[in-house]
Amino acid sequence: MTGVIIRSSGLWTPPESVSNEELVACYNAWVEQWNADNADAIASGQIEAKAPSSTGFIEKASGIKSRYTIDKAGVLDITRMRPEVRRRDDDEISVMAAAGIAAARDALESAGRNAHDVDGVICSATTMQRTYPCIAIEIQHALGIDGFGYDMSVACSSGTFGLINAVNSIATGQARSILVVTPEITTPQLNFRDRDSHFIFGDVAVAFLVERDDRAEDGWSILDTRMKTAYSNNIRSNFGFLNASEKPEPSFEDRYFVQEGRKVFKEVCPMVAELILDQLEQNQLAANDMKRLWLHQANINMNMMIARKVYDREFSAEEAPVILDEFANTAGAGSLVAFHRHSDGFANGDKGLLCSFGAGYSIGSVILEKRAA
Ligand code: CO8
Repeated sequence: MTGVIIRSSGLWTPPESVSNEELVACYNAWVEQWNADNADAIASGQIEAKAPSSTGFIEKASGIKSRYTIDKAGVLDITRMRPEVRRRDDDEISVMAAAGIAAARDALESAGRNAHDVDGVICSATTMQRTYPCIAIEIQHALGIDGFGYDMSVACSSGTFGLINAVNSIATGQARSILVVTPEITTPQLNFRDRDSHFIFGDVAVAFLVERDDRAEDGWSILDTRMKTAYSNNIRSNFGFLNASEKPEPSFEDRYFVQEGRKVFKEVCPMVAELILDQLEQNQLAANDMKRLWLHQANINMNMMIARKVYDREFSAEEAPVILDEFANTAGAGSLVAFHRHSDGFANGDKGLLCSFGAGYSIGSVILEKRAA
């Protein structure tokens, strides 16, 4: 089997970001209005008054301080509380493709590569904005890549599962070089009127250029990959093509992201730590051989717990970097963005582990080794 490397990575962020303070002020203004509008029903005990959100809770419970969004004005407008997206003509670049193209160009540029060097595009994200044609093929076309493209989706493990697919395609000789693109446009899927989840997600796009290892001397060798899934309803969205035909018609809210956050926390942390430790053992590696863990970015407390279980000691912020403060949870992109932002300081032969986890449940884990010329 051919050896495979991550040659480079690239990032796109929307220009606008929303702080916890701005988000909570909007939510609380809406709650005040809602409680006033429903004062009689609340007073007679028919319905419960809604409780305000708090910046202190959000930061302590999640580590999130702000999130990028494709439309700040729409998110913070209490009569709307969701991004406003201009409907684009069919011959215009779609929202997801535009985000993915920007990240892909960044990855190509940092590797000094162009479209002719690439054989395929995998667009792997939690949700696709349309069913077909594939977003990946639109990105392939816009970049001028002669080859193939396809979409895939495994919720928060979309980025790592996409990467593993690229690795397998290259290892078996199907392609020499593949762009894995993860545009996560999450804020339109988030119910900004739900106190439990209104703060969780942000928008971003990340891209990895994955190549045969004989094409460059610099990069990150893929030493081992793991995928695991176990069915759970604790993170769910019922959005889908059947919604239009369903009887009774689903409510608008039913199509959004919902979760049992506590259960997810309790069930997923041990699964992830166990998988990582088992993967390291199978590869005759110790946790201390991993200079860095680029973990999925859903919750800072979750990451601290997993890193502590894996390292079995106290560890530095550098060993398990967190990007939640700036980005919030970016679904399938999170661990890849952590890698993009924090892969400095590695010498030839240093190793690290990239691991995502989330809805499904799903876990994707990849052991990397730095190759420096
Ligand atoms: N402000 C103030 N108080 C609040 C708020 C708020 N906004 N929200 C809840 N509270 C209160 C609750 O009412 C509760 O009060 P009480 O104790 O009186 O009942 C108290 O705070 C504690 O609430 P929780 O138990 O819910 O709080 P937690 O400490 O568990 O924190 C978290 C909540 C942050 C959600 C936490 O449980 C968590 O992060 N869990 C992990 C979840 C996770 O990893 N999920 C993965 C999701 S990502 C994924 O898989 C991809 C899906 C695809 C996404 C697509 C894009 C949308």
